[in-house]
Amino acid sequence: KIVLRKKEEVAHAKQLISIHDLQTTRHFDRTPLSFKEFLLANDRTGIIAEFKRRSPSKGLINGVADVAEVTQAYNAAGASALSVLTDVDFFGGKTDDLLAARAANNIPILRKDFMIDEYQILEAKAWGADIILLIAAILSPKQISDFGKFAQDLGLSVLLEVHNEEELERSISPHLDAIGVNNRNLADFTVDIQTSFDLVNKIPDEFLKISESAISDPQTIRALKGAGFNGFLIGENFMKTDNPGLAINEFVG
Ligand code: IGP
Repeated sequence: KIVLRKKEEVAHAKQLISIHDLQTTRHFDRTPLSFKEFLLANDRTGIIAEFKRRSPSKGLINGVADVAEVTQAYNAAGASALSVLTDVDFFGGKTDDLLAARAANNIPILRKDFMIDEYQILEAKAWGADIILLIAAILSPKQISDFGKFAQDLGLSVLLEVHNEEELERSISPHLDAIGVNNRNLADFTVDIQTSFDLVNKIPDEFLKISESAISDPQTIRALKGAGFNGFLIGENFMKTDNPGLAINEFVG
C-alpha cells in the first residue's frame, strides 16, 4: 500500500520538478556530513533524534512543535544526528521540515521516508539531507545495492532498516554504512526491543549498528550500547511530550 502511494507521489513530483532542476537546487552541491563521524564522536550521545508529528500506529503525536526549535534543542542536548519525516500521507511530514532542520543545524540529518526510486535520493541531496533510509521489507536486494551505490556516489550515508534475520541476510551490501534494527514490526506495529538484542551479533562489524523505535528510557540505551549498538533512533518518546527538546535530556547520561 505504501509502495503504491509512493510510486504515485514520485511520478507526480517528477512532472513538477525535473532531475535537472533538483541538481541545481541550493543544497545539491553541499558536501554531506559523515554519519559515522558524528555517531562515533565522543562528545555526542549516539541518539538519532526524530521529528515526527504523527504515525500510522499512534495517530497524532504532536501537532504544535516547531521543527527548527525542536531540532536545535536535540542538537544542543548532544544528538549525533537528526531524523526528519518527509512523508506527508502517513506521518504528516513535509519537505519544508527537512529544509528548516537543515537551516538550523550542522549535524547529519536523515531524510526519513519510504525510498523506492533514485529520484527521491536526488531530492534528499537537494534538500540538504546527509543520510537516506532503505527499508529491506519493501525493497529487493538489487534495489538496495543499486540505491545504496547511487546515494554513496552522491556522498550520502546509507542506513538499511531490517526487522529480522532473513531481511538482514538477503539485504547486506557493500553500499551501506549503517544497519538499523527496527523494533517495530511494520506489518502489525507491535514493538519488542528484544528484536535488537537478537540481531546485533548478526550484523557484520564494518557497519554502524542502530537500534530503532520504542526506546523509552536511558537504561535501555545503556543496555543496547553494552550489546554493541552505536546509535539509538528515538522519536515518539520525545515528540509526545510538551517539550521534545527538553525531553531528550532525560535520555542523556
Ligand atoms: C522512531 P519511535 O518509536 O521512537 O517513535 O521510533 C523511528 O524508529 C520510527 O519512526 C521509524 C520509522 C521507520 C518511521 C523506524 N522506521 C520507517 C517511518 C518509516
